[in-house]
Amino acid sequence: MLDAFTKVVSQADTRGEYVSNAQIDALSAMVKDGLKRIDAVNRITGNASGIVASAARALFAEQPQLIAPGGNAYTNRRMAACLRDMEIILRYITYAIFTGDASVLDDRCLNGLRETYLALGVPGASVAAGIAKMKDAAIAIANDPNGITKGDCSALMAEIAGYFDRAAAAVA
Ligand code: PEB
Repeated sequence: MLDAFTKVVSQADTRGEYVSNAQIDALSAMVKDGLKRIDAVNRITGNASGIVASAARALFAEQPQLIAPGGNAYTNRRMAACLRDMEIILRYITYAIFTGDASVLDDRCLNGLRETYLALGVPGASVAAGIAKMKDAAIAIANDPNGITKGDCSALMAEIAGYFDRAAAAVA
């Protein structure tokens, strides 16, 4: 598991080079926006169960076969597994946002997940659709300008969207 800083050091060390000016500039920008990042993680974490519930509701409205007899979220056991999976994926995404690096998400959550779903007969495309809905819900909450000092959060929001897209692409 790496963060944005250890990732840069690890890459530089592999090449036997010093950390470059461009890398230092990028990390400085990240530090400058650090409070926005922590705020965003805090908001998503604090609303995690709502994000999962609304995304799941929207997914089942769009793909009712999932909750019909024989569907992959039919029976309480499968429904619980599905909601749990969405919660796990969202949790790893919050770690990636916090560290500014996708490696924790890749190594501990996404690695082998496609194969797991294939073996279980869980439709990866439906999981990906659920992740896309969590992305919309999470960004709406993290990017809500009400009650805070307005600033430019576009780069951070694009980065956050990228982690959701990465998770969706890994299982689709
Ligand atoms: C991944 N998910 C399931 C299992 C595992 C995971 C390992 C099998 C074991 C179990 O049931 O607990 N576990 C999960 C994960 C990590 C991990 C992400 C990461 C670290 O350790 N059903 C649907 C939707 C989708 C879904 C499309 C969006 O209709 C998921 C939710 N996952 C789902 C279901 C099962 C499952 C298991 C239904 C149960 C499958 C079954 O036993 O029939």
